[in-house]
Amino acid sequence: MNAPVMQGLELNVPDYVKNARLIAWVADMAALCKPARIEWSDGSEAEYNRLCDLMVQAGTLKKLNPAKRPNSYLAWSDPSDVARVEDRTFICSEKQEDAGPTNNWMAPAEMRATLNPLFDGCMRGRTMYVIPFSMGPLGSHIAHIGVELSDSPYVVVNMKHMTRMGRAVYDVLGVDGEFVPCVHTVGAPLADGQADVAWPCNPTTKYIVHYPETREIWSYGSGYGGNALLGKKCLALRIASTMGRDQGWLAEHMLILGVTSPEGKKYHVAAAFPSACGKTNFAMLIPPAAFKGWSVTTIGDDIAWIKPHADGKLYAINPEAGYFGVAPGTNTLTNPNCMNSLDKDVIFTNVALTDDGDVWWEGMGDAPAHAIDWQGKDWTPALAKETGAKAAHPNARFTVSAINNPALDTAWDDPAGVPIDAFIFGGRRSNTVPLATEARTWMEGVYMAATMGSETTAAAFGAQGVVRRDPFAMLPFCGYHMSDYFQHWLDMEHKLEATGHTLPKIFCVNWFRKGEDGKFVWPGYGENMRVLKWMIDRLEGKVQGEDHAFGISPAYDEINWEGLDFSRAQFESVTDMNPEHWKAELGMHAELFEKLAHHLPQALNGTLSQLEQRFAA
Ligand code: SAT
Ligand code: MN
Repeated sequence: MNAPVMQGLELNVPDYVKNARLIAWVADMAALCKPARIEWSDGSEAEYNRLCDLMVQAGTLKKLNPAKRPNSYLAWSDPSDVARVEDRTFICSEKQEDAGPTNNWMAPAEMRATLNPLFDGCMRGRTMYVIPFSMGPLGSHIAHIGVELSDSPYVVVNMKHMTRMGRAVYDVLGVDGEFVPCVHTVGAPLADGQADVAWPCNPTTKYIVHYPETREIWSYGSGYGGNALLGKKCLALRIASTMGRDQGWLAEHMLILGVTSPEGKKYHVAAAFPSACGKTNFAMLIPPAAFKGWSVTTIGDDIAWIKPHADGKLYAINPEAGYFGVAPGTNTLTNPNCMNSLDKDVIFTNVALTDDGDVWWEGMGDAPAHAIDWQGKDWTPALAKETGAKAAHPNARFTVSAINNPALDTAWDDPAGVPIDAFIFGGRRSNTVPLATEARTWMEGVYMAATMGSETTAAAFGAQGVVRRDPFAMLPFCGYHMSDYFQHWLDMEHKLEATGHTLPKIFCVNWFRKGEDGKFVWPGYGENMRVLKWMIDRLEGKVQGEDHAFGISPAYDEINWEGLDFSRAQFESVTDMNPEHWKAELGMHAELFEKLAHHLPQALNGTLSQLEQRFAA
């Protein structure tokens, strides 16, 4: 097994790696990518520290002031490599119709013919790291294993926070266990003697490629976030969604939280929001003082894998082990738990460096008199005022292990997962969609989720503030035809009922309604507990809500307002259903359904017609 792959390149398989398919694949990929050396990551602290030191020397990382931010680092990416690249993301199913109209598609053979020459020699002069990881608690029946090959040490250290990564994965994998092969290169081979740059990437060529049938991921040219940390959106959502379709479970873009009453009764909620809509904030919510004895605990902040269980409930795990969250806007008021999570052991990407060796971002609090911005330039508040220059990139991120979170749920790593009582879907809408609505039926809930829209933010490329339809917050993450995905959700109802399962309730929320002054009306953050509590009251049958065309919304008096000055008029302005807005909204639903017409479940069109009739009446 340890014969050289090529002249001078040893495979160096550690003796604890026994999976023949894995070893053969690493050999094949090494022969193609032609790295200078191969390193098998063991996930140890020593390895983490060694790679961070290496990157400090290379200029990729800056070590932050240990007195301010112990064991933490800052990376500045290439200015061209700052977010996921949706237009370079491909679902390469055999048939185009299986990828559907919302995904970029290329035939697998054609894509392989495109990628092979690009990957040939792509790691020259670099180290190929073999990164074994488990998505989900090690050995959980809901979890799956991936192995990422990457020529980026930044990927290795981020994967250590974001996944259960390292040697223990090989024990679960065994000699013939299944894994999803993921190969990643920054696409910047080094010629003999060529000096490296701080953030290598390919400025012109990027491909984020998924082969759903053979469950493979190939990523070329970017070192950033979901383009490069392949366990996250690529495996845990795009590939896993197709596995879920085939195997009868759900891979969702959802946070998972636990909410416990003063009496000790606990509920679990899974909530889907598009990227950068405050999912991390919601997952780490601190209830206001009026909710004495209530607590909210985090199981996950971004992704949920949900499987039906023999006891009649749906159980969810967080496939991730850390948070890759948006820094700008995060502060001790909006998310104290998150700020506490960032005290130590953090990798920051594209935030500003302060003169005392700490980090700063817009919305963190008082601006420093001077800082170095994410592009390495001098930044001052005066300059920002004059030119609008941002100290941190709007999509700047922190990477941190879940164990740093003071609100971490005790069951976050439980291989059995947690039973889900309710689903929440929410977009960022300055008008139209009310603060909270309960679906009367599973069908209505699927409709709400399928037609969800959100105003775009920095995480997605393109114009900001435009309403984009983002069904189930899965638009960039569904690995197959979106209409088939809707059908999969609809089928769940009958499958679950037939097997004696209790269906979770489905709610839709909108924290982002704006008043005539253009300002948010709802205070959000911790105050969202008031809405969460109403949902629990609905689960317990304690309140009736008010029926309207779209579903059931809270009556003003059903919400606990203690400690919050929020008038009936304000409540009205975040819950009212403006007929003109809804006419336009339903028109946009119809447009979406037209785009997805080919496989669209008829029941969704039926629900749209019912809504049109209700609004007309
Ligand atoms: O870069 S990630 O895909 O991990 C985060 C996001 O854009 O949602
Ligand atoms: Mn996300």
